[in-house]
Amino acid sequence: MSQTRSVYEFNSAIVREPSSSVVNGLRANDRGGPTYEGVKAEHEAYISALRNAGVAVKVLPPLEMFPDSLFVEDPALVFTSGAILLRPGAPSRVDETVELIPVLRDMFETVLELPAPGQADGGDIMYTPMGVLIGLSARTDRIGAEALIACIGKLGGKAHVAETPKGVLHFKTASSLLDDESVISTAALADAAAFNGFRRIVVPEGEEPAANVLRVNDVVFASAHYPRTLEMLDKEGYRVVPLKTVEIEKIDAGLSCMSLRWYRETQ
Ligand code: CIR
Repeated sequence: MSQTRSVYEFNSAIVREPSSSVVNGLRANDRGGPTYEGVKAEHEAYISALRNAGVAVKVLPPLEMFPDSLFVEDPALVFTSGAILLRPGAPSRVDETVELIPVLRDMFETVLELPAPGQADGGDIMYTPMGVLIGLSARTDRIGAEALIACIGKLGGKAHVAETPKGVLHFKTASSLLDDESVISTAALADAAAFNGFRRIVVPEGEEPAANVLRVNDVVFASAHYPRTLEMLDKEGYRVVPLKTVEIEKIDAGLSCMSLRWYRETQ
């Protein structure tokens, strides 16, 4: 794993178009499903934002069989040195990995597989300059996390286990890396040992979903409808790209979920 670049320097990404079945995406609390058109519009704006940030985006076709497959962050993990096929914790999402095998083999020389019986979702994995954090959650179990630490080791990196707050889908639902020294999180993760050594910015109460931001090169993608968080990030000097996430939030998703991102040495 290259230590010379920051962990949020990306020139390559994979996304998957939403299918019309996205209206049936998984959700912990049903507040009414998203519309396909609404998700599609948010997804298109996201792809444009990635391209504007200097990232080459490979767009995969929609998969009707898998309502959540546009959240391509969850079934795999990618680094400059290789990719890892994960085993998603939701039964309806397990075979999303099969769909990614040919894509990843085509784009990476090394493709590892998380060995059974461990489970891990990419939404629980945070790249930091101090190593990779793996949040334990309802989707990522300890066996999966330990096996993943070994896989990341084979790719030249190091990783540590962290805790995801109860009732939160993924570790990154509630926290994100902002720069080499700073993280943003909900109050529930404000004192997390995993973030010792980092400057911590806490999202205001009532804006919890805003803790899922995505740092891409010199900009920070943030949800457009959390004004106090946007103002805070702006005051801190970040170049914020506000993006609409109203529809994807109805199925518990945020900005990081919609891409796999890495720095590719040879384009
Ligand atoms: C799920 O429950 O799996 C999807 N509805 C949402 C996945 C969000 N992914 C992410 O945070 N990485």
